[in-house]
Amino acid sequence: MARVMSPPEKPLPPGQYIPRGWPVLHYGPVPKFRPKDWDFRVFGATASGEQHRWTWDEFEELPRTKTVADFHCVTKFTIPDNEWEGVPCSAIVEAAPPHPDTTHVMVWAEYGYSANIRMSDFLDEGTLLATHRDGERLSPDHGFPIRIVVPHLYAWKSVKWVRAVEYLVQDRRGFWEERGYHNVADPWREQRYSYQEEDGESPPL
Ligand SMILES: Nc1nc2c(c(=O)[nH]1)N[C@H]1C(S)=C(S)[C@@H](COP(=O)(O)O)O[C@H]1N2
Ligand SMILES: [Mo]
Repeated sequence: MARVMSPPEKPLPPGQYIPRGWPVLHYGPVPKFRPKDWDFRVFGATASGEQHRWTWDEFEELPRTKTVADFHCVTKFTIPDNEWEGVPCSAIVEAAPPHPDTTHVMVWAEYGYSANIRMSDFLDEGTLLATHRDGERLSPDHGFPIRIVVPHLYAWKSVKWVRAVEYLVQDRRGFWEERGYHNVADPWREQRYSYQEEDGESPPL
């Protein structure tokens, strides 16, 4: 007897489930976008010692890419198969070369939210400064005008309303990393909390 087979389900990281819809989750208010006042800056350990700055019009001229990835929140929801579109972070590093001692970056948002990632996470081919998801401009709730997407790490690292990237020659904890969350945040290794950190996974005290 014929039987309709459903497609095999791809594995999710441990403890994750797929909810209905796309939850909105953040700390604090949603910022207003004022294109005339907005800029995107790269500062800290740049090769030249100078900061780099893009206005909104200049940012819109940067090279673009698309990538499809799942999005894993530490509160255990996973949003599968998002098509993200935006500026690959490798293009930012090309335009704003880091000092050779740079090991990590701090991604800064409006109102001081931040998250630290390794330079290798920033340069990963899946990592981008997204302006669109599934062909639509991000909504204000989800990070308009730009959010970083670091799909291979828990989503608190995918900072919404990004305004700056700071190059670091020594790792430093960001907003949630200072409040008990894991410094690295690999969902496949279920790195949720800071007490799980092993040697070499956290900044020096
Ligand atoms: N600026 C900023 N970005 C943020 C947050 C935040 O509080 N402020 N929360 C993070 C967390 S914990 C998650 S799970 C995702 C949620 O993204 P979403 O609201 O688009 O689902 O945004 C991340 N980016
Ligand atoms: Mo989250």
